[in-house]
Amino acid sequence: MAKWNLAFALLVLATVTAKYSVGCKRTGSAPGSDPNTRDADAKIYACGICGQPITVTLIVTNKFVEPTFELNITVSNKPQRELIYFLEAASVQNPKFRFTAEHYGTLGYMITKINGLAASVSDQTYWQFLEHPSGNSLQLGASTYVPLDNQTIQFNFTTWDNTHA
Ligand code: B12
Repeated sequence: MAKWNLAFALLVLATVTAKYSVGCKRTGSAPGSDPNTRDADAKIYACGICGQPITVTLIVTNKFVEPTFELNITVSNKPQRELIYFLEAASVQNPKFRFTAEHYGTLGYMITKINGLAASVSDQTYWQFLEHPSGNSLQLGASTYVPLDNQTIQFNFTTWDNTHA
């Protein structure tokens, strides 16, 4: 009898753990979502790599210096995790896409070059991350920002101004 009680207790514990211990809710905006209820189902899992499979589109644009270019890559069915992993997946998927990153301690990786076009302190240029189509500038870098399913992120080569903080 004691054996059955123990088995039942373990079953209840496993059910409760599975239901309530899988990470925290995140904020952000998904295309077309209702701002009042957005991301109700979005979760980031503590283990990172075991996030649910998501699809993220990357748009790379340089309209700032010649030769200008634009590239559009959709990465499908990859576990939800930090943006830099989608950049890696995109470069594996499409050899026309290449990037370079520099590590800055707790901030993680800064994307310093895409397809040969490098950020420059003297020219005050950098690769800016934008939510598409809103055009809102991301407030987190590639090592920290976790995209949502069906989100499009734009990487736009541009100059910085005094409004960045
Ligand atoms: C100036 C600045 C920039 C400048 C840096 C240019 C320069 N050479 O001065 C520019 C405009 C390029 C920039 C870009 C971005 N930035 Co910025 N930036 C800052 C700011 C205001 C000051 C940094 C600084 O000068 N520190 C003092 C120096 C002495 O220390 P440092 O370690 O040498 O600083 C370097 C790094 O901070 C690095 N850097 C700057 N921004 C970022 C962002 C990331 C993710 C990384 C890894 C490194 C990095 O450039 C600095 C100069 O070399 C900080 C806010 C703050 N108060 O710290 C935000 C800050 C670091 N940036 C931030 C963000 C989000 C970005 C962008 C992702 C914005 C975007 N949507 O594109 C991009 C980076 C995109 C990419 N390509 O990876 C966030 C990072 C948050 C996080 N945890 O990820 C911060 C904290 C602002 C915030 N939102 O709170 N940034």
